[in-house]
Amino acid sequence: MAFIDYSKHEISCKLVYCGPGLSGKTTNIVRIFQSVQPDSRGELVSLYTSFKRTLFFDFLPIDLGDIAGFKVRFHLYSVPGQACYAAVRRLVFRGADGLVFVADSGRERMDANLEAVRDLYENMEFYNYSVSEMPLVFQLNKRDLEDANSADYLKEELCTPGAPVFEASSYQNIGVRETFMEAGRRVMAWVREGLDKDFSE
Ligand SMILES: Nc1nc2c(ncn2[C@@H]2O[C@H](COP(=O)(O)OP(=O)(O)O)[C@@H](O)[C@H]2O)c(=O)[nH]1
Ligand SMILES: [Mg+2]
Repeated sequence: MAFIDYSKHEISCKLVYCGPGLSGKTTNIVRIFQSVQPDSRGELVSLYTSFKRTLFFDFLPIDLGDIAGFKVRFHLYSVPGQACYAAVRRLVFRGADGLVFVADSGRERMDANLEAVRDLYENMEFYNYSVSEMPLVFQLNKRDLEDANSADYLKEELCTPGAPVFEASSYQNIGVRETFMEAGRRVMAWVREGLDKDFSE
């Protein structure tokens, strides 16, 4: 649910990186953080010290444009992927304007990917996010692994038909920006549509 700050003339959008534990969600966010000018980004924060793997930061991407003359600030979150943190994950999903699913290409991580996809759909249902409308982008990460599952197989098993899919090696910073930019564009289109609806009612 995008938040409008009239005093700063900014709209804040929440983009949540999800996926199984250790698939590279934090690495994606750290890479994006490193690529943003320090004066247009906030701090990189670990949300809960006892859940060390949940990360957050916000920034103003310069190349995604504005919404109705408002600057757009993106708040990027990574959920803790481990099954035991379901309650924290549900909280992080709340109010999301878009989702990036980071899949792990490692052969032995397929069950974890499938469980994380199930968890994602459960959370979307819980919050009434429409599967056909909510911005959702898939990233097949760790393409550099020797034992990587084929991209076609991962796509077939994990990705929502019609959703964009990017291959990545996030620790080499390959595919990270492309994934974010596509998610960002979709989030902005979605937020614009939502605002148009609000104003026409
Ligand atoms: N081989 C490989 N390892 C990666 C890649 N991206 C992340 N990793 C490693 O996977 C581990 C988990 O990454 P992290 O970002 O903490 O995963 P998270 O639990 O999803 O946040 C770390 O050791 C990363 O260095 C990648 O593209 N290829
Ligand atoms: Mg993490």
